[in-house]
Amino acid sequence: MIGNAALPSLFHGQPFRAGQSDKPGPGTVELSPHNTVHTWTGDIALTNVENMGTYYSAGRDPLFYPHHSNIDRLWEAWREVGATHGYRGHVDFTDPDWLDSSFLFYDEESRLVRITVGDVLDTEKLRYKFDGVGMPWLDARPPTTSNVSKNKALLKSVRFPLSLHKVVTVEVRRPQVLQSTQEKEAREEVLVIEGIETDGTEMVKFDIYVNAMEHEKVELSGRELAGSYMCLSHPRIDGTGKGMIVETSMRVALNELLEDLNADGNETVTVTLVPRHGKVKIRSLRIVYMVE
Ligand SMILES: [Cu+2]
Repeated sequence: MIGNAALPSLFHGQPFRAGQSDKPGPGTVELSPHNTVHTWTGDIALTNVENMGTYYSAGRDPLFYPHHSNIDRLWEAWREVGATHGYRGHVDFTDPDWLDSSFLFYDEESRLVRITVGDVLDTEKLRYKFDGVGMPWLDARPPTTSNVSKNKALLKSVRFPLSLHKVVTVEVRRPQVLQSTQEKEAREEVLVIEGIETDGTEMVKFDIYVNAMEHEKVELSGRELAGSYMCLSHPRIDGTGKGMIVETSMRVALNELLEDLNADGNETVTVTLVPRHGKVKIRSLRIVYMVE
C-alpha cells in the first residue's frame, strides 16, 4: 500500500470516464486490502461467498462497517505518508471529473441529497478524525526468498491471449533497463496486465509473482509475491446464471520491487501468474512508465 501505490491511480484505480471502459482497472486499496478482506470474511461454502464476499449481501454482516472504516483510515494513512515521508505521488487526483463526481444519499431526515467526491475528502469537515496509531511498519520491506530458482531454462513459450487455468510464467521485456534515481523519482515502472476477462458472476483470484518461477517456495509475506487480482462475485439478482463478461486490467508497481529483488539491472522481468479461483483470460502483459 506504500511502495506499490506510488501514484494516485495506482492507489485509487484508473480513471473511469463516460464513454470509456466501465472497469479500467482497480487500484491497490481496492484489490487488497478491500476485496481480499471481503472474500476472506465471506463464507466460501455458500454459493456467492455470502455475506461479505459478494456485493448484494456484504452490508448484512456487521463486519462490513469496521472493514470500510478501516479502508478509509488506510486512505488517510496513504496520504499522511505522502505528506510526511516524501512520497510525492501519495496525493488525491485533482481532476474535476473526479472531484465533481456525485452520489445520491438520504440524509438523517430522509431527504435525498447529492454530494460530490470533493465534499468528502477532508475528514475534519465530516467531523471525525482517526486516532493516530503509529506506523511502525512503514520502513519494513518484505523478505526475499533465498532458495528460489531463477533458472530461465524452465521457461516455456506462452501464447496470448491466455486462459489462466494453470500456473504460467512469462518473461516481460523492460523497455528501459537501469533507470537513474532521478528517473525513478519522476516516474514509476509498471507491469500492466491487460485485457483481464472474467465472468462477473464468479469470484476470481489470481496471484502475481515476480522473479520466482518456483512460487510455492515464496511465503505469503515474501517479496516475490507482487500482488493479487481479486474480484468479488456479482451474481445476477434475476437468477439468470453465468455469462456476464467483465474486462479490466491491473497494474503492479515495479520500482521498489525490482530494487528489493536486486533485479534493477535485468533486461526482463519474470512474471508468474498463479490462478486461485474462477476462470480468467488475459490478453497481454507489458511494462510501461507512468507519470502523474
Ligand atoms: Cu466493500
